[in-house]
Amino acid sequence: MSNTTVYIGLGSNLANPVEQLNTALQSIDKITSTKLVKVSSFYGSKPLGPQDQPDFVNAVCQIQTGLSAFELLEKLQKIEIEQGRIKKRHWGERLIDLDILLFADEVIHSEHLTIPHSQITFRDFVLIPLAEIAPGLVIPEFGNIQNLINTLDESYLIALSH
Ligand code: ROI
Repeated sequence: MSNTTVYIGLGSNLANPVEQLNTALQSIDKITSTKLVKVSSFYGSKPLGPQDQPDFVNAVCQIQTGLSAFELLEKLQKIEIEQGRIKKRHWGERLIDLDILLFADEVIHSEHLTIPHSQITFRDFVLIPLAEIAPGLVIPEFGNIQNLINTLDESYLIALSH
């Protein structure tokens, strides 16, 4: 089994977001050929997008997997659907959102999958938890994570307990 280090971003702002993230983490650990290695703190974050929605809870986890990026995407989408992926509107509230941020140092630009995740560079709720569990990370196409954090305008993240 090849073992690839992968980072996944988690976000929720409905129906007890902390519980939604914990449930998703348990499901991720159960994916075939996959092991949950690290989980960042959970962070409360102001919504990016329409402001008339609840604050989000965001986190990042690191896994080791023998799956390909596309196989993993399928498994994550299945977890989102099983957990109840309700997407009410564009950039609106959601029960659980799971994004592959990085897949080793692979660069993928396909119709259904962009890795590194296209929004990675300017989202505090991705960069800060990611740096917490992977300090010094170099992101393909974007460079050192600390430099990216230094270019963020401002950040309103609040670390929560799990
Ligand atoms: N805003 C925050 N703070 N966290 C998210 O995970 C998140 N996800 C989204 C949109 C609606 C764009 N805004 C978000 O998909």
